[in-house]
Amino acid sequence: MVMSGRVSAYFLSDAHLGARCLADARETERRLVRFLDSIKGDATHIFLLGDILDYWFEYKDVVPKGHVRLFGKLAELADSGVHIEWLAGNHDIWLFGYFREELGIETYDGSRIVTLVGKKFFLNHGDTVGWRKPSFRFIQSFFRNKICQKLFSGIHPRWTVPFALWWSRKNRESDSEPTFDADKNSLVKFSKEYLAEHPDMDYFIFGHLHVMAKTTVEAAGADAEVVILGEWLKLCSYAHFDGKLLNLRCFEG
Ligand SMILES: [Mn+2]
Repeated sequence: MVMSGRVSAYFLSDAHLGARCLADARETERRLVRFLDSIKGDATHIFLLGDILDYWFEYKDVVPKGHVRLFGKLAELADSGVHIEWLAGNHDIWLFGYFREELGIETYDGSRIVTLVGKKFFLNHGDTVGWRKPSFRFIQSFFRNKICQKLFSGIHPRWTVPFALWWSRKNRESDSEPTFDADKNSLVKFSKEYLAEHPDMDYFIFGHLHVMAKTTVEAAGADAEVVILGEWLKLCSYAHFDGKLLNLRCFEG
C-alpha cells in the first residue's frame, strides 16, 4: 500500500477493553474515544496494532456485547475518510469480517508493510515475530487453526466468553512488570535481522510489550527506528507520524 498527499498517521495498541482487571473499563473506552475525537480532522491514517480488545470472537451472525462507543467513533472516522487498519493481537485474533463490513476498517493478521510519503513501516502487534516461548507458539497455532475455530464457535458463548476473560486475567496476573532492554529485546533483534534483508525499511512499530520505547537499529549500512507503543491501561500512549518525524506521546485528555 503506497499513500501520497498529506499524511498524519497515528499508531496505538493494547487498550485491552473489556479486561476484567480494569477498575473502570468504561473510562478506558471513553478516554480512547476522547483521543479519537482529539485527532479527528487531523488524522489521515489510524493503525490499531492489536489487543485493543481483551477478547473478541465473531460468530456468523452474532458479535459479542460491548465497546459500542469505540466502534461508533471508528465508524464515524472511517466514514469521514480516515484510513483505519486493525492488526490482530493475541487477544483479538478472531476478526472475521465484521469490522470491515460494519465499521469500514480493514483487518489483518500478522505483519503489515505500509509506505507513507516514501517512508516504509513494518507493523506487527509483536506476538508473531521474534523469539516466543514454545508453549506460546503452540497456543498461537491452536488459536489460528480453522478447525479449532469452527469447533470453538460451536460452544455456547455463555461458556467461552467468561473462560476467555478469566484466561486473560490469569495470564496477566502471572506476568511480571514490563521491562525493556534494547540489547536483549527479541523485537529489536528481529527488526535488526529484518533490516539486514530489507535495508529500505524506515520504521518498525510494535505493541504487545506494554512499554513505551524507541531505539535505533543499524544493519547493512542502513538504519531504522524501532518503536514499542506502550498501552492504554495507564500510559495512554501512541505514536504519531506527521509525514516527516515519528514521535511517541501520551494522551492527557
Ligand atoms: Mn498482546
